[in-house]
Amino acid sequence: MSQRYTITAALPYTNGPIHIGHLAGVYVPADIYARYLRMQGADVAFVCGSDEHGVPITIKAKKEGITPQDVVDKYHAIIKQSFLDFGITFDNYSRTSAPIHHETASDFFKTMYEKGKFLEETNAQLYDAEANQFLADRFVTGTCPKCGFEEAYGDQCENCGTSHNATDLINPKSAITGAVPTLKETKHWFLPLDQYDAFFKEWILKGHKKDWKSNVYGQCKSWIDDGLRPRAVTRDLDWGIPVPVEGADGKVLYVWFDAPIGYISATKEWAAREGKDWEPYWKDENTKLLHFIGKDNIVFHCIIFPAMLKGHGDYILPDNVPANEFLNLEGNKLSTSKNWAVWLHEYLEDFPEKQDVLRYVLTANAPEGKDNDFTWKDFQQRNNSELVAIFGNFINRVAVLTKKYYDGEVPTPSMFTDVDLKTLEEVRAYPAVIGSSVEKYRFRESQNSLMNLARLGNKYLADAEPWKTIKTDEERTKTVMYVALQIATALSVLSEPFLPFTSKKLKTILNTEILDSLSWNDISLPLGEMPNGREGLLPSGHRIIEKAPLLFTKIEDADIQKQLDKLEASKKTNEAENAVAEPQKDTIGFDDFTKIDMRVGTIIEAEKVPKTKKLMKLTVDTGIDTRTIVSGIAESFTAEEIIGKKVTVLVNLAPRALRGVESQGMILMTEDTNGKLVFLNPDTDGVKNGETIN
Ligand code: B3M
Ligand code: ZN
Repeated sequence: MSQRYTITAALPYTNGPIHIGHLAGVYVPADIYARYLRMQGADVAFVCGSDEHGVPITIKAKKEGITPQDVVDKYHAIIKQSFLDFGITFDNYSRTSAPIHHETASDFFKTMYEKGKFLEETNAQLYDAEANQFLADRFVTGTCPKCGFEEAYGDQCENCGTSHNATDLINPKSAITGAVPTLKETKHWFLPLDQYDAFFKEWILKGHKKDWKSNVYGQCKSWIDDGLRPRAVTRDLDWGIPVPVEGADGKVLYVWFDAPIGYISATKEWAAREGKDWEPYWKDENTKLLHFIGKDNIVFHCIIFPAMLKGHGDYILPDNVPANEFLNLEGNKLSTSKNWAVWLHEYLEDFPEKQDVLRYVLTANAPEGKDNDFTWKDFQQRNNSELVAIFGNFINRVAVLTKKYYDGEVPTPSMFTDVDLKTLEEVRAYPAVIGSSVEKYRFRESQNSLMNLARLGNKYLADAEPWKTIKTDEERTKTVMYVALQIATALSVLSEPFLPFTSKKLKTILNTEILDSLSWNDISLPLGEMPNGREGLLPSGHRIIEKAPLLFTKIEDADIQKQLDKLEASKKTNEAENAVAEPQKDTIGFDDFTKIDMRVGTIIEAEKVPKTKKLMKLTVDTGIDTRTIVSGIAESFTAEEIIGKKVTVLVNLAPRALRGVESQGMILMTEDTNGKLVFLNPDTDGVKNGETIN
């Protein structure tokens, strides 16, 4: 029997689309791992789904003036499609609003409840009297009692990762109204984590969990050492899964209680569809359960969910929780609310057919041991000088020369030299080299090894110079090209977990789809010992395709500039949205105001002042006279679009000369969020020129 794995990837909150931070931290490594295991012949259930409950969804709905259901429907569709287009091979992508999930989560709670695994307590919780609502989770922020971070949420501090009760926050503030919360009594069910103290000490600290990544183990140890305390697993909210016991009206399950059960529901849904039994994937001790997550989810996957699984009693516990650190973008923290992100669905629109480039760059820069930065320059550089210049170049040479010398037919080798034999032996070592890094969750290292195989191919060809020997030694050239074609074939197989689209394209170029497919470990076999008596990874006499497409293409400066401009624009919008209005100027008397003479006027002529960037010379009908006004608006408007425009004119401003033109007044303007000037113009046609403004 092959080893069974249940691989979960954090369920994304459905309050926005997927961005590169999610991909680098969770989905790309999880997908590499799942693809690798499948190629090894393992029995894999790789599950995920949308996390559709919880306060983030409610907040988003309030902000947009729509219902939480509208929010989750919109983003579930976008997220699901973008994962599919990006080649993330979930066996099932479910959602926590699915009936099967509501049922599974309800049953889970009921079982624990009936076994007496919760404490039922009525005590004071934070309450916003103005909003008429209890404040939990993201509805309340305050200072973290552990690390002093001032923006901690009611259930968790994203700075130090600890989970706490909302009442532990110092200086709490309602995120709904900004009010200081009051206290109000309410009943809730608590998971008594303190009762699991001995279990966690045994399982994590003394158990084999020392092989967990040091960031994960370290966080767990510090929480256990600090002493675990009971956590409420229900909430007074109207969005979520109703608490399935008597006397719990108006209460729902805490989102972090229901969401991880979503992994189980997703597995059930998949198994039902495939005609399989879901239970061994969650209940058989021999199954390896792995959770791929970002570092802010560690406490939930290493402490709270295991306590739930243990308390329920029927389930296995995670074998490993390979959590990653965070990815930044151009030096700043990624943020959904601030629109500081590269959104997956937009990337796929801007770079269709370039899924693998993003996968490659995110893995090359994966935030495995520490936070890391994504920059568009680095993206371009890695594409152009690694994927194009190394991998792509090697394959292109092999395809072009095979076509040119042998009309696309794999030649028959004659004598292998020591270099050939050594090269082939090196190739055979790659499945183990790459695989052992993958198994240690060192994806950067493993992908780098894959690139070393491409480098090996390039160097082999550069040293053997078939383009020279073709004129002097036909037999030698045949052997060299045969060896190069074997390396290309190895690349087509071993690149699959990392660069699945490339792998497929390369298999098409080599035309291996008509042959039996090779497994990961077949690449380690000596040429003479291939499965089904196949002679070599790519047998002599086999034909590759007629006209090979390029595997990778260069990314131009203009494409990168477009992305940088997009980020710059979103930074500006964001600054404008958060901009605080300038403070009011000193008070003036009514007499001062009456000194100002403003009139409605019409621009009748406009021309740019030569040799200036900003200045425009306007002829304005003020109703009193027709006069010249010089205005700094040339960057925002063309002359044509403003001729005939009604404007507000300050007419009694002392004249002054601007670039030699006398300006007799001022047109009143303001600025929009993008910094573009806007006229303060009377919007009724009925107002005639010369009308005073007061
Ligand atoms: N939705 C948190 C997040 O997106 C959460 C993960 C749930 S995994 C069960 O950061
Ligand atoms: Zn903290």
